[in-house]
Amino acid sequence: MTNKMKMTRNSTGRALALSFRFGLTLAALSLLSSQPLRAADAPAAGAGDSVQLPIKLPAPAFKGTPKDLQVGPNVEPLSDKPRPPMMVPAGVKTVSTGSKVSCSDKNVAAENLAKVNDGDKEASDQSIIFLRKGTQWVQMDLGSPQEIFAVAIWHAHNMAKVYRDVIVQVADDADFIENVRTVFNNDSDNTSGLGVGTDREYFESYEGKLINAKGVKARYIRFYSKGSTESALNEYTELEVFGRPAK
Ligand SMILES: [Ca+2]
Ligand SMILES: [Ca+2]
Repeated sequence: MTNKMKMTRNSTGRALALSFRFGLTLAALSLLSSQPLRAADAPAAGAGDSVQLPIKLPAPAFKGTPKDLQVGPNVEPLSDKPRPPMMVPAGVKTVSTGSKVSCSDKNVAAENLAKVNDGDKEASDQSIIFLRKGTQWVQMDLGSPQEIFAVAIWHAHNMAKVYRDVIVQVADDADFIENVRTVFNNDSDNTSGLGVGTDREYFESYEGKLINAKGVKARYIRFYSKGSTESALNEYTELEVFGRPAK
């Protein structure tokens, strides 16, 4: 473990108990108000106006997966082929660059937090920020309601690892009480308390995790995680939201 990680853990220890209780209350509230995103919510896009999602990928940092990694049956195997393009309506672009970012770990400095939407998706150490252990989240305020078609997550692709309890929710308010909808949830045993997720776990890779958000309309988006197969800490490199202003 690096010195930086040790310092983060020591300085956050005392606040943890209090925050945990607060977190449980929030989780309970979210559980009451959250509805899974249904395919029926997706707008019917005209066949003629679809284009490939304009997603820029960083350089790959590793190849293959270690044989001794214990990941369980719910993990998608890592493909050795490039991901097929996602089709979205013409005009959909990155709407998260420069968005106001907040997170559940108050010890993360604002200048570090700004790294999650600075466009740098590389696997190098200085591109990754750390949030303390446990279920943590990073949230973006997109400034105004957006029609969100895709979401991409790079926790850390410096080695093959699987992140736990990856959950993406959107809401109409910053406190995630109003009109909370779940876009992705692979917490199959509900250890993060936001409901049982039916999405699969996956290996981190340079391609990031690309999620079809089906045109869901929201101003606020929150990304949860609960450590990985490598560490109890939560790493974030880049979070990208693709959309267009909601009408
Ligand atoms: Ca970044
Ligand atoms: Ca879990």
